[in-house]
Amino acid sequence: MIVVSRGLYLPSDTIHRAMLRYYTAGESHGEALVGFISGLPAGIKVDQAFIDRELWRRQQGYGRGGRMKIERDTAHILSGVRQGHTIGSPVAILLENKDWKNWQESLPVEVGDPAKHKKVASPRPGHADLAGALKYNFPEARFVLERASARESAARVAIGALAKLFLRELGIEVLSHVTSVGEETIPRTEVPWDRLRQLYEKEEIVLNCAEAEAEQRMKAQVDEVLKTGDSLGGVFEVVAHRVPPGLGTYAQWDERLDGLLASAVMSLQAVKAVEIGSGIDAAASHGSAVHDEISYEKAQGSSRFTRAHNNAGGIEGGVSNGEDIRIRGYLKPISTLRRPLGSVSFETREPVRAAYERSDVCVVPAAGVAAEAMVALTLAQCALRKFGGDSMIEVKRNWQGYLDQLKNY
Ligand code: EPS
Repeated sequence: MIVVSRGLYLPSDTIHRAMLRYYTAGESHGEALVGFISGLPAGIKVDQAFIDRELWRRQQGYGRGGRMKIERDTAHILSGVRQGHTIGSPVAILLENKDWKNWQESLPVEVGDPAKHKKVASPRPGHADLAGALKYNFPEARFVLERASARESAARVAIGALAKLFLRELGIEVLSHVTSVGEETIPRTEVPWDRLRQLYEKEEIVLNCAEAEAEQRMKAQVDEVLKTGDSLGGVFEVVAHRVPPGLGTYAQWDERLDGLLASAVMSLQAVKAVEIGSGIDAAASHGSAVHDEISYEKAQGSSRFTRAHNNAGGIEGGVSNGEDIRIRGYLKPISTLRRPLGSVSFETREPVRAAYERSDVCVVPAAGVAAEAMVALTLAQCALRKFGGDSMIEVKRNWQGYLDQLKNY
């Protein structure tokens, strides 16, 4: 469906997303980040400690740089939550950048003193620096990296935590784990939900890997790369648990759940590929080995369709099928290298090394947490589309009606 609104053509997807909209603002070394979400129903219980723990989880992981010693992200809720619950109004959340005090003269809002403005003299290969400077016609890349930085994902985690609290009221949970760092990888077997819950409960996050030995090998890889001034990528998997069948639809291309989730996860900094279920291996396998055979379990009051395995990653034909949703993000290595690659000076166009200030070496666990937020936000959009209401009581009534329909199917 295409509709015309004030002269703009909006695809149908834009309309359905419009029920739950979210944005972020803020520069990496500016005063603060802001997350903004509009369209959450009234009556969601807001657990501030939960939101802050999500922010803490995103800051963890072996291989983070010096910046994480400066920041301790906490969500300062400005609007839309009163007396412990959402009130149906837009929610704005502010996350202070503690590092701002060191940047006030280099990145002032007013003109300031140009001699104190810190320039990024040569673009980093793999970063947004060059493409961004060309696009916005900046003489150097400072403003580009300030916004392109993965620090922005902290604001997504804050509003994603609200989406998680909404989903939690429907029994849906979203967690992640790391399946590879550099060349170290765990076997492709499904990590059980209980194991993911154990990882979530841990007070010390190393690489958020479900296998302790593999995690040690991953840590050794990070150490190796630290010594050589290089960086590492890897793979995280996000799992959404107890998603009912029926979110998303095959009926229109831009309403397919797999497409929506892939776009949400791909939008995270440094993600270069997304896989649903065992999509990559499936391309080289036979259909008989890939597709998840269907059975039916008859039991008093809880009969249900079951699957032999979940290669589809919980989505068939763009619709959730009731199995856990499994989606993987493939991260390229961080593009800021202590031993920088070849580049060109913005000013002279002469060959120089790429700029280096300070950076992380490996952020795979943190990216997994940010991806949980994106998956939760997408599932919340789809759930509101199907069960939408202005209050949680209304949403839960619609939700329960649908669950009864499934039970009686
Ligand atoms: C980032 C560079 C580093 C990271 C930052 C992302 O920041 P700085 O340049 O201040 O050392 O730590 O990530 C975060 C601050 C964060 O919260 O994730 C980059 O250039 O993308």
